[in-house]
Amino acid sequence: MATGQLFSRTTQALFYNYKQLPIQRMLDFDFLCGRETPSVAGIINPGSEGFQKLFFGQEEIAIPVHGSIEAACAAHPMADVFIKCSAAASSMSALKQPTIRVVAIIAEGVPESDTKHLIAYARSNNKVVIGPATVGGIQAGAFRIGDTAGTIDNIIACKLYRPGSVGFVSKSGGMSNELYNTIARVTDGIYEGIAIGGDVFPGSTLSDHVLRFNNIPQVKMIVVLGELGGRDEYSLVEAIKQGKVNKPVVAWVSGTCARLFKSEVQFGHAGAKSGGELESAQAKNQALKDAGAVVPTSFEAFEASIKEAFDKLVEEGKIESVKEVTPPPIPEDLNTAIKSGKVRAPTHIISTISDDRGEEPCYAGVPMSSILEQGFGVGDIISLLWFKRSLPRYCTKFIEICIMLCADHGPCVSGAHNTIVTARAGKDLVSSLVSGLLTIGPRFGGAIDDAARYFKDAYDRGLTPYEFVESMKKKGIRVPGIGHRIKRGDNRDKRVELLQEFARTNFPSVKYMEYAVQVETYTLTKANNLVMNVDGAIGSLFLDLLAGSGMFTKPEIDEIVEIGYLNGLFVLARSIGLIGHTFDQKRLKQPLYRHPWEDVLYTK
Ligand code: Q5B
Repeated sequence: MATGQLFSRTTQALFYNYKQLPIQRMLDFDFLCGRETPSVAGIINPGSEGFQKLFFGQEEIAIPVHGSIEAACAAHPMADVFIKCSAAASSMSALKQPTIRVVAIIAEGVPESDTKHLIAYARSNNKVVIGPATVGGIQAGAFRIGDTAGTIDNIIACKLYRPGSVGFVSKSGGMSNELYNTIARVTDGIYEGIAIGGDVFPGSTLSDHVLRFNNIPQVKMIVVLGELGGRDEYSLVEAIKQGKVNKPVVAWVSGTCARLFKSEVQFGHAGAKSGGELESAQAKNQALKDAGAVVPTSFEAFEASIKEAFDKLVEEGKIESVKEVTPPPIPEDLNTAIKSGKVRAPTHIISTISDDRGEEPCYAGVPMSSILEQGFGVGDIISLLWFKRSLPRYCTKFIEICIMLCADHGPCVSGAHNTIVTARAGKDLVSSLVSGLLTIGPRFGGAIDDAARYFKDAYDRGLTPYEFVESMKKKGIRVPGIGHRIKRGDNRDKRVELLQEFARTNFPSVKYMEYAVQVETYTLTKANNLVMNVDGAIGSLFLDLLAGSGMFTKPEIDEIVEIGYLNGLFVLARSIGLIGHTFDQKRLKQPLYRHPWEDVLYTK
């Protein structure tokens, strides 16, 4: 293992697999420490590339995302730490990158054989593996791996935003948070803290880090927290005995309670089980003590022992007082601040028809399950989402009939023609559909709203059909809902007849429709093609539905007519047919459409 410093204030890491929170916590730590560059240079997300937005203090930054370890290393040759949260990825390929010096494996469940290969490779190539199954490590005021040391509040409480004089190494990540607190209370704080992880074969050992701390001038004393199981602590015992560690070591091996159990107990970590007397916490504590480490009588006495060792160094003049700094406040995330009631933020959208935030989506307050239980149909859904109320069955049935009757009217109408031409030009479903829909307007299918507007206005003002039609003629406006390209007085539109029949049987009143029929009677005296068309039938009948159902106030009816809801019925219905025409052309493998010259009058 390399000797000395692993990290500095300019160390940068590559983070394998995007995990927003740990990366953001690293960047928040950077900001707290006053780092000038973010400690995460890049993210590796196999198969995807781009950028991820994160905060560096108040500023938003875009961190590059790379599709492979190789690409990330090539793009960020100065990033020498690789942090991996997922067990699946190959740590070996990261370790083999010439630019990578330290690999931190946070993931659990890494096979022991893989770790052994990593250890062998790291040792022979002067690289460092921290983990697996670890939170990582931290160099106070310089660099933090992932979630090490917990929340920002804890980091501030432990003064980890600036370096102290204690090198700390632990097996347990959870307990290392506890010790960061303890050490902060009784010393000038942590210089560097590492959790090696609880696996049977850690990538680097307690003694590896103690020997490294021994070579770092700023580290004046070393605190070690071992645990029962394994023999790692004995290599530290040997190192101390051989005089390789000349700084004070305060150590405790936890798990002394194991003796209270009659049989062997597996504690939280894979490696934390006493395999025999030598691996017991008692034996290892005794061996460390015999070698010359300060070993307290219990975990409770650990703090006092650390304090005593630190105070002694101060007395001896080996520790200079640390220059205290006030860390900048980390800006709070908007969502957190809103949740805690500290700020309020205006919304940018207001919506009243549906809500998908609860256990199940609701349409106008009606949950999906209830929609199914009540046997609702498309007409009911339109009632809820367009009119924000449940309409009586005859109304929803009428809506459904409109949809069914207007779903298609052959390939020759404007919309279908456009859709067919578009589909034959090789365009996709949405393009073909939209090109057809775009023809819907005042002449084709989109005359329903105007029909409702003009019929309502004329009827409500008490105009006779003659007065109405002639006044429209004077203004040069064609009566919406009247006239058809192929339908005639003697060849009526069946759809109009069916709609009228349904309404006459089911609606309480059909006064607007009867008025439209009188208008038609008059226009037919002018020309045989001036029949009531499907737009006129729907427009006038919807006025009857709105007025006769008792479900709408007068201002609500006026608003519906003014906004223009009713063309929506034709748009929705005809989409069904236009989609059918698209599939039909694709199924028939029709070639590009070209209009024949013979069908064009070329003139000057
Ligand atoms: N004249 C529909 O016209 C059409 C008049 C009128 C007074 C009128 C025309 C019209 C109003 C809009 C309307 C919906 C353009 C139609 C639909 C869906 C569809 C389609 C399908 C489907 C047809 C001949 C003479 C002229 C005109 C006069 C015509 N309409 N006068 N009021 N409304 N209607 N659209 O046949 O004196 O010779 O100059 O604009 O309701 O789109 O199946 O195809 O499901 O897909 O081309 O059913 O009526 O008649 O333009 O040659 O006019 O009649 O002023 O008089 P045409 P034009 P003059 S349903």
